[in-house]
Amino acid sequence: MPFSQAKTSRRDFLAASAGVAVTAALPSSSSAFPLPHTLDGISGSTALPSRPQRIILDTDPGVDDAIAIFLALRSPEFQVEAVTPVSGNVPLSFTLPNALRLLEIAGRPEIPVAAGAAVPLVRRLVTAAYVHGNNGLGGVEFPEPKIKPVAENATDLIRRIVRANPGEITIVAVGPLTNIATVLKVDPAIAPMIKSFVLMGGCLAGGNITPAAEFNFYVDPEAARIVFDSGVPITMVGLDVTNKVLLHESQVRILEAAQNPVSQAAGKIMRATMSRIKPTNDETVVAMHDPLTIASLIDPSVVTLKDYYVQIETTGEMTAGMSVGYYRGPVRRSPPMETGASGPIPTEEFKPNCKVAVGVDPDRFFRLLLPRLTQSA
Ligand SMILES: [Ca+2]
Repeated sequence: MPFSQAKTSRRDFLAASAGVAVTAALPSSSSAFPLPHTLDGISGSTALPSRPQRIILDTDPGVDDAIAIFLALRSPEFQVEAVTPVSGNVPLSFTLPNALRLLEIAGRPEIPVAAGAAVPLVRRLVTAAYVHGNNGLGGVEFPEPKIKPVAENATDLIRRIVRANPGEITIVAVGPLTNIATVLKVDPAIAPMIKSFVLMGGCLAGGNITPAAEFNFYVDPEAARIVFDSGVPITMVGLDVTNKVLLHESQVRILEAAQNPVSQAAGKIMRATMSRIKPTNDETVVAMHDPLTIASLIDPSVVTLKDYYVQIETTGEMTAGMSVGYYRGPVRRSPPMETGASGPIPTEEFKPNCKVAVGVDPDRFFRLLLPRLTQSA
């Protein structure tokens, strides 16, 4: 990875890396930590909707993906229709068996898992093994999964489920958007049948893999562009908020202490992740990017949403994958070159295509997350 050769300190490097944030030790007065197992209000259980939300989880596990998958599988607010791994944090050859392992650990072998894209639409794959370990699960070795992927690929499975249930299916995508863009490319007429996309990705101000781009959109900018052009309602949960939900040492101990397979696995993965990235004397924390995205569907009050028009940069040599958000019009593109076509400089009427998470309540998030992972199944 290019960053590994940079002259920046390891701490700076890790702070800028996908999936991880490193802070100086928090003041002891920090109210969030350690957390009790149960708190009143929203803790383990939120009010159940009359019908669970039907979701397809598109993912690149991935240490925070693992926590997100566990949270989704342990939340009665969801009916998880399928899990569709994609290359991202690590190659598909790891994300696919990892997804199977995580479902097996959670005792949910009946959920179909379909292999997704091994490479981005038009680019070479960039991974983040420096954060997620070479195997994507922090280097923790879990047994080979007994359950197998279904015969269909992710594109076909997503299309079949959505077409059989028009308007019903929310696609929660917490990895690069290659699988989703492929669905839209292969079957453009499917867009109006998708209830919504809920995405972990992007940022309104800066990135983590480059100064401009967040990792998921950076890995496959063209795919992200297709998704934001699709007309499907989008919620973008990006670094603006996910970098503010930071798992601390005290919370890893809570996970490790609970005697159920999900919490034990989550504790091992987070312990290994923290050990890898541990910097000097500062406190190491792991940003809960993907779990926050799941939590925002369980309890919408965890985040604050605002209408934006978001578009994805695909041509910049230094900025590909950057998410550019307008909250008022007009939407302007860069000025045309003097030598190019003449005529008026194009602007577009401002029209939101996306709700962007701009605020977050980290305490509320952790009061939701931890009990769901630690309670007995
Ligand atoms: Ca992910």
